[in-house]
This record gives sequence, structure tokens and C-alpha cells, in this order.
Amino acid sequence: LSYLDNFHEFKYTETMSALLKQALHGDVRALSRLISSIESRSANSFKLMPAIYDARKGANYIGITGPPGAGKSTIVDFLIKLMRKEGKKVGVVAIDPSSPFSGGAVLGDRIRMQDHATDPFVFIRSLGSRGSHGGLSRATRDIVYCLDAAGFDWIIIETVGVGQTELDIMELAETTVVILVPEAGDTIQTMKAGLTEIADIFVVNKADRPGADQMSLWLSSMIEMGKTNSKWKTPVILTKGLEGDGMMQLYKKIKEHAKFVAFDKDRRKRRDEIRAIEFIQMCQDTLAQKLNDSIAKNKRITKIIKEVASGKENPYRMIPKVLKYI
Ligand SMILES: Nc1nc2c(ncn2[C@@H]2O[C@H](COP(=O)(O)OP(=O)(O)OP(=O)(O)O)[C@@H](O)[C@H]2O)c(=O)[nH]1
Ligand SMILES: [Mg+2]
Repeated sequence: LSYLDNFHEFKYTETMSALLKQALHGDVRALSRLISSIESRSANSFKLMPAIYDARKGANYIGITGPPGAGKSTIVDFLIKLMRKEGKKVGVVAIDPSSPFSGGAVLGDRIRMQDHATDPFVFIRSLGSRGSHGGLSRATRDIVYCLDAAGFDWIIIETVGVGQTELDIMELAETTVVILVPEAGDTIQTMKAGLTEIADIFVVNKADRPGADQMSLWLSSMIEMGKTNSKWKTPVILTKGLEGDGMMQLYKKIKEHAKFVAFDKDRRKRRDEIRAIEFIQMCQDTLAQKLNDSIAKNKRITKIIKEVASGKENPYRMIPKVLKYI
């Protein structure tokens, strides 16, 4: 693992470091390019991550999740407005693992970007399924750190559903808002226990439709049943995304929770655990990267692979050999 010792000594190209400098000074186009580079998991962007991590300014990370069409983007849009009213800078990463698109391609329908398109203090980015799911959650993490470094006060991470990728991504968020709709009974059945575990705040959106109160009661009883000894009482907020009802209340709760996590001992312990897991993942990623580079370049490894392929060599015996060469 000797190469890990030299990790901090990575030299990166002039252009990339210039790009980072511009991005950190509020150049939106530079930030956008930098994020594209991170999203594609480029070697150059990896080299910038140590500096990006150091440059983080302590933004609040908010996760927003829920079934397709629940009104996540509508609510994010309201939150952006409320945050901007207080002069806060807002970064949004909208993730859709089922979508092959990224960048600006699907933003039109996922986020009502037009309202904020000219606001330099709102940065919205959509991420698709490029790469493996593990890759997506890692890219998201690095992008969130990048937005933090660029000085956004609030960073909102919007994901669809609650699959493993989403759960990984939600680990990043200090405050997780789960948005449901009155008719989401099935969703709850499939998510069950996990749902109350990840939600710091529940929203029942589309409260203009029948069944909202019932759903709200249902959630409250689920929260009651799954009660832990956390000092945080998970609220259930009814909202109407089209009129904006309940948005102020939601924003207030988000702020309250952001304060709560900063001081809660259990939360900080969990944070430390997540950081440890993340770090191990980063080492694994770096090792895998290194191995792939070696497979592409190192002739001795190519030879071993051929011998294993033809059945001449025992794959189990060849593992340590290959690892010695990376
Ligand atoms: N009736 C009603 N419709 C709403 C409400 N909030 C949002 N909608 C509508 O629901 C649809 C989906 O809203 P989005 O905000 O795009 O939902 P989303 O959860 O971001 O959707 P995906 O990102 O595609 O999963 C839109 O047509 C909204 O106008 C609400 O409170 N009541
Ligand atoms: Mg959306």
C-alpha cells in the first residue's frame, strides 16, 4: 500500500488547480466544469479532492427523498426561495439513478430551474446513472464537498425512492426529509422500518388530496412505535406543493434539525462512524483504481491474466502475485 503514503504528493495539472481556484471564488462555469470532472470520476479531479475537502466551509447538507412524483422538486424549489430570502446560497444535487442523463439534460422536468437560472447564488446539478451505483453515491459525496467548498450555505440532495444507492447517498445528509403523498400506502409497506429510521422530518405533500390526515396519523403512529431514545421528535408536516402551504413550517423544522445535529452527542457519534466507513471506501476506491491502471499498463499482470484465462495458472495463487505488481 506504499502508494497511499504518497497520496498527498499527487501533482495535478495547472489547468485543474486554476479551475478549482476559480470555482472557489464563485465562478459558476468553472464550478460546473469541475463538477463534471468529478462526476466522470476523472483522475485529475481525484487529485483535487484533498484540497476541496480542506476548503469546505461547513454547509448544511439536507437530503430530500420520496417516491417518484411526490413533489420533491416542487418543495425543493420553495425551499430555495425561502433560503434565498435569507440571503443564503443554495446548491442542489438532484439524483435519479434510473436516468441515463446527467448535467443539464433532464433538469427541465426535474427542477423548475428557470426561476433560478440567473441567480448566481443558486447552483443546481442533475446526476444520472453514469457508472455503477456505488460510483454514483461516491460522485455525489465528492460533488457535495465541492459545493461546500464553493461556499454554498445549504446543500440539498434530492433522490428518488429509497434503494441502496439512495440510502448510501442519504448517509451524507445531516437532515433527511422523506416526502410522501396521501396515496403512498404501498410505498410505506415496502419501505417500512427503514423509513422511520432515515426520516428526520416527514412531509405528506399533496395535502389537497383526500387521505392526507389519515396518512399523517399513520406516520405519527409509526414514529411512535419505532421510537428510539433520540431527543429529536420526528415531525410530520402537511404541505400543498402547488400553493406553498406548509413550506415555511418545513423550512423552520429543517433549520431546527440542523441545529440539533450540531450538538447532539449520538448524532456526532454516528457522523464519526460514517466518516470511518467513507474513509475505508475511499481507500478501496483508490486501490481498485490503482489495480485497473496496472491491469491496463503492467505487462507482467497482463501475462498472468492470460495464463489464468487459458487455465494454465491457478487464479487463487495468482492473486498475491498481481497485488505485488500494482
Ligand atoms: N395536487 C398536487 N399536485 C402537486 C403538489 N405538489 C406537486 N404537485 C405536482 O406533482 C407533480 C410532480 O411534482 P415534482 O415536484 O416534479 O415531483 P418529484 O417528486 O420531484 O418527481 P420526480 O423527481 O420525477 O420523482 C407535478 O406535476 C407537480 O405540479 C400538491 O401539493 N398537490
Ligand atoms: Mg424531482
